Amino acid sequence: MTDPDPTSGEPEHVAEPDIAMWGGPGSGKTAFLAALSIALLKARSTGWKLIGENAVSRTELIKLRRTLLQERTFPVPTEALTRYTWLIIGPPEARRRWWPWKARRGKAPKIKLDFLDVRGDLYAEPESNIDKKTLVDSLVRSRGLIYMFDPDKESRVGGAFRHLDAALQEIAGQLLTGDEYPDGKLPHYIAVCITKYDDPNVLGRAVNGGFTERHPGDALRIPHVPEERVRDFFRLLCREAWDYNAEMILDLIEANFHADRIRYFVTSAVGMYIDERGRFDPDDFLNVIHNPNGKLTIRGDIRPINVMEPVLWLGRMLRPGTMRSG
Ligand SMILES: Nc1nc2c(ncn2[C@@H]2O[C@H](COP(=O)(O)OP(=O)(O)OP(=O)(O)O)[C@@H](O)[C@H]2O)c(=O)[nH]1
Ligand SMILES: [Mg+2]
Repeated sequence: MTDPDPTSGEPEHVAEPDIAMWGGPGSGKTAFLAALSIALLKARSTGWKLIGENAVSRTELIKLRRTLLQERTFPVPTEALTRYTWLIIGPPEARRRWWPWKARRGKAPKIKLDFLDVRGDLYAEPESNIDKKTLVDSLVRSRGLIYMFDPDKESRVGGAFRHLDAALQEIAGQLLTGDEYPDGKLPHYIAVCITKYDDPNVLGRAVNGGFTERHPGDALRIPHVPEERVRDFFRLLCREAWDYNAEMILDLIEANFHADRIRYFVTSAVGMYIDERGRFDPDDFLNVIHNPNGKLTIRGDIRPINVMEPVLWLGRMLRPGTMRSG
C-alpha cells in the first residue's frame, strides 16, 4: 500500500537563507568560518554537518579546516573577495503521526549559507568598487546577518562604529527609502558575535564584570556568559572601547533592527586551552601563543565556542514561512 503521507509527493524543498557576514578588518570573520566546520564536526552527535555546495567551496572548506587543524594557525588576512557556498545538513526530524507505530523519519533540514568573505576595511571605503558593490548587494539581499565585533581590537584601536555605520547606511539607503518596510526597520535577523572570548582581555572583562557563571553541563568548567547577560556584556565592551563613538554601536543596531530579531553571542574560533587534567585553568587558558617566528600558533585542542550556534539560530529563523517583511 502506498504511504498516505500528504507531503511525500512534494518536490524536495531546500530552505535557502542567504546569510551574509560582516565586521571590521581583523575582527575574526575568516577564523569564524574556518571554525564553523570544526565545530560541526565536533558536534557530530547532534547530527549536523557542513558540506561545500560546489567544487570551489569544497576546496576552500578543506583549506580553512587544514589551516586550523594541521597548520595550527589562523588564516591569512583576506585579500580577494571569496564566496563560500556551504550547506549545513541536519538530522532528519522524526515525524510523529497520529498513530505512534507510524512514526517515521522526515527529511533532513538543509540550511544554505552563502558567505561572502571580504577584507573588513572594504565597508568603510568611500569610493565604490566592484567588491564593495557585491558586498553591499549581499547584505541587502540576505535576510540573516552575522556581525563580528572584536572587543580586544576595540579596546586598543577602535573603528567598529565607523564600519558598522558605513554598512548600515548602505543597506538602509537601499531598503528603507521605499514603502516596503514602513516601520523603518531592516527586515534582517542579526547575530551579533563578540569574537575572541578566549583572549584574556575579553574573558578577563567578562569574569571581572561579574558576567560569567559555571554552565551546569560543562565538565571543562569554562566561565560562561548566560544568554540573558550577553547584551549587557556587549554594552560594557562598547562603553570601554578606545573610540568614544563605540558607545553608540548597540543603539545603532537596535535602532535599525527589530528587537526580537537581534541575538547576541559570545564566541571564540579556537576556544580555551584545556590541560591534560581536562579542566579550565584560570591561570593557564591561553590557546593562542606566539611562536619563535613571531607568528601565532594554536596551542591545544580547538574547541570553538558559540560558532555553530549563531548560524543554526539564523537558519532556524529564516525557514520559509517565518520571514515577514516589516
Ligand atoms: N585569540 C583569538 N584570536 C583570534 C580568534 N579569531 C581570530 N583571531 C585573531 O584575529 C586575527 C584576524 O582574524 P581573521 O579571521 O583573519 O579576521 P578577518 O575579520 O577575516 O580579517 P580581514 O580578512 O583582514 O578583514 C587572526 O589572525 C588571529 O590572530 C579567536 O577566536 N581567538
Ligand atoms: Mg578575513
